[in-house]
Amino acid sequence: EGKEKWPRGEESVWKDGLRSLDTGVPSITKSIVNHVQTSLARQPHEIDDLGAYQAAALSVRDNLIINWNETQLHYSRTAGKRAYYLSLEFLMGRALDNALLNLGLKQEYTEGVDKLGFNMEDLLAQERDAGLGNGGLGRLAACYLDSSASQELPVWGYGLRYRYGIFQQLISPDGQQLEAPDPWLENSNPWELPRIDVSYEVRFHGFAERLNDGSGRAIWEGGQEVLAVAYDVPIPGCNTRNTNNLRLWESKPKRGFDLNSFNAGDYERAVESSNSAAAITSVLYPNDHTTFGKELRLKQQYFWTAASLADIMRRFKNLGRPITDFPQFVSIQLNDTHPTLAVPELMRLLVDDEDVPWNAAWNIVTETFFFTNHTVLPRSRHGLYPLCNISCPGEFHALQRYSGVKAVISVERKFPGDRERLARMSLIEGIVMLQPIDHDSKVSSESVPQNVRMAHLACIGSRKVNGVAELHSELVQTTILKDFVDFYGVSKFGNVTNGITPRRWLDQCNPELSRLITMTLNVEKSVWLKDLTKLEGLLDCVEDEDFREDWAAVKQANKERLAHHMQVTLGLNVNTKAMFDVQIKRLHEYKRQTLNILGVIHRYLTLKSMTPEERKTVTPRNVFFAGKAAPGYYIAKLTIRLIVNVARVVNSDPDTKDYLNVFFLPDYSVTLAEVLIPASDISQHISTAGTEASGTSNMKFCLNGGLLLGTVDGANIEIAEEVGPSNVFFFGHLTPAVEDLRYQHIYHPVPVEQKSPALAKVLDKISSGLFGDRGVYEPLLDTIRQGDYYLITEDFDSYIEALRMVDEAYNDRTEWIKKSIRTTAKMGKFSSDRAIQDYAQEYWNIESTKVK
Ligand code: NBG
Repeated sequence: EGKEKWPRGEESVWKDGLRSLDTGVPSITKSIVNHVQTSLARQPHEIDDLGAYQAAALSVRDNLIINWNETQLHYSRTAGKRAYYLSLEFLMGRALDNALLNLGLKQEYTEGVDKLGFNMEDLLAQERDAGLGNGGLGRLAACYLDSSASQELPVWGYGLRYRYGIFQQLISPDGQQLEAPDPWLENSNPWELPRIDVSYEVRFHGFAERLNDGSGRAIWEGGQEVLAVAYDVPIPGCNTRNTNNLRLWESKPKRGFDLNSFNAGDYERAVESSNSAAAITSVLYPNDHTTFGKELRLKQQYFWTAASLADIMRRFKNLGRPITDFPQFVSIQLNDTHPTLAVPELMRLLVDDEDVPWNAAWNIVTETFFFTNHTVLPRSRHGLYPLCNISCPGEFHALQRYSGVKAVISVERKFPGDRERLARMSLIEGIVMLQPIDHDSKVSSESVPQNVRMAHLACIGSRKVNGVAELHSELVQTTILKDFVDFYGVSKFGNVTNGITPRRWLDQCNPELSRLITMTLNVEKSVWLKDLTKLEGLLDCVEDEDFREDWAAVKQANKERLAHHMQVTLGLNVNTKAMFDVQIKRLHEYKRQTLNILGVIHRYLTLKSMTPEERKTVTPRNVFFAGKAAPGYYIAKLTIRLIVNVARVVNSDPDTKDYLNVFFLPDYSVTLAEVLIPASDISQHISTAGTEASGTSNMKFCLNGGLLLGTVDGANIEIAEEVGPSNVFFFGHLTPAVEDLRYQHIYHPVPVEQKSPALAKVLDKISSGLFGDRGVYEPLLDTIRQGDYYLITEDFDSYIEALRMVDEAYNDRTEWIKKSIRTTAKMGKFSSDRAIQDYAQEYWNIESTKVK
């Protein structure tokens, strides 16, 4: 590395003013007080918890920024290959505690704020969650950012800066979910840096005109231009200076507003276009798994991919390399089908702006992108978009040309005359394109609605395609992308089993367990946090009774912490001597919260049929639910209503309330998960086999010593492989049986009473009005009585048996604690550090590079 040139003035004066973590660090208290006085412009005597949180956050942020700057400089100087993670969701949660722990400054800051008269826990509680995601997919992206920084990998995230994150969930007294907006930026957000110097113009609509110079280039003009402005969120790594970047785009009008209309008194018209520009990043779509056919959503996708690619292209060009080197310096991961428009957009940039010939451009594209599929559910996987709604003709102009000509020709060549295959593989649903078309011919025929199959486009535009757990990746290859496996060969398809960051999901959410583990393994905390397989060392202590008691005491304390939280926030009394049984995730029929609540009702009816003496032999159980339903998902909302009303009846029944309690905690979030997960004895992951791509909360519970009750699905299978079959509770039909069973339910239905008398009784009790609202639940019950797509009838009896086995196992306290320790000990595989290294080595071909 050569000596840096100082652009202006005297070098020594500049250097004197620059701070680094090694030299001239102002004391923590000084830095906080300084922020109170200057950044916040407040007086020490009137500062409250919120102000103190803000000042502490700004002070921590100073450290992050210094590291961030050094990291970016380091990456530029080393000029190596970088990877970019494009995700429409990043479910980050809170940042302060995470930053303190990753920087190793928690202790110092806790003491510092204490000297200033504040309590760290209270300050942490002031922070609003960054809820820029719906569920597993968004949280996975957040875990991968943490791991990339911790593994010192040059990875940036690109997403959108939604003004409103995932809605706040309220539950009405009769159990209905209500949605309120989440204005998370209201108190200003100390964790982002607005980059007014980094912005791009993104065009919508308009027209594309082909140049007559034989180059195939087109000029795209007219329409609406919107400004994409960057906001950077520093992502600290654990025990390293490497601090990566999450760049979020905000949409802004290119020109303020139309002054002429304004002067003519037409205010509405004057602000119209500026409002429509700002609307693009105003809200996160609150649907998990589905959101298609919405024009604004498509606009979000194009806005985001266009701005991100422009930024990536600019950075690449700074290297001064020929454009054909692009894939040697850039890998781009497409997180599900949401960023698929990046494929035609990169084509457009290469062909129209960089003058690269078509075939060469396509080679660059297919060397650059990688695509992860996150679901095989039939109604969610494609991300269909009606062609008529496409907002960006330049894009689909390109897309049509490619799909129409190149893809069809090559499929035809390989499978001559196989029209059905062509139809199945087509990028545009509803038409078979046998005739190569050029850009002038219309793809659409007027009668058939035509949709773009985003998953197919992402697949053909990518170098590799992966699923998120072994079973899921297998299903991707044998079902939804089978034709593409036939076409490309299997080597294009792979698996990267999901992971979770042990920083947030153990060290941060369960500090007592973290301390016990560090003491027991007798290494620095960061050693096992960055090599999670080290947890296996705990196996040596399973037979040590003192250790087991310490282990159990931590679990008990976490149960009490949850009970305290519920007392304070909801006014509920929770029996901490009971077993804690938790199911927390998005409400969805395939995840079968319904099965769980039906099981609860079965337990309730069984308790009611016992004598008081018999009941005394029963293990008391608390069943916790939390999760949001998509606002338009009627059946999922009805499930919430049933849970809340079952809770109301069961918890107030004097016969049963000492043995069974049910809780629905409103407004599930990352922060709530951090309190719930460490308190769980058992957690439920009970999707119909073959429907849950991976699941990641299963890993979080197990990492915190909670046992798993689940179906043979997603990552449950790999968890069981690691911890051994005797430490998990499995039930239900297996994936290969599911299709036939569904077929039977449709064509040879058998009444519920015959399949499962126990379930029939439960359904009848609900119908009879035992939980109030007689008649209200019929549409939910009908999904089981008719069709039963998610096979509740088929799995109910084995589910009840599995619950009984859980009770039995729990009663052997010593054995249970051993199972708990063994489970945690074998979670090494599920660190997102392992997953991100898989991507880095097998997919992106990037290397770790440490900031000194
Ligand atoms: C979800 C799957 C989960 C998986 C996460 C992360 C979507 C589309 N899919 O099983 O349902 O754990 O992705 O991969 O949100």
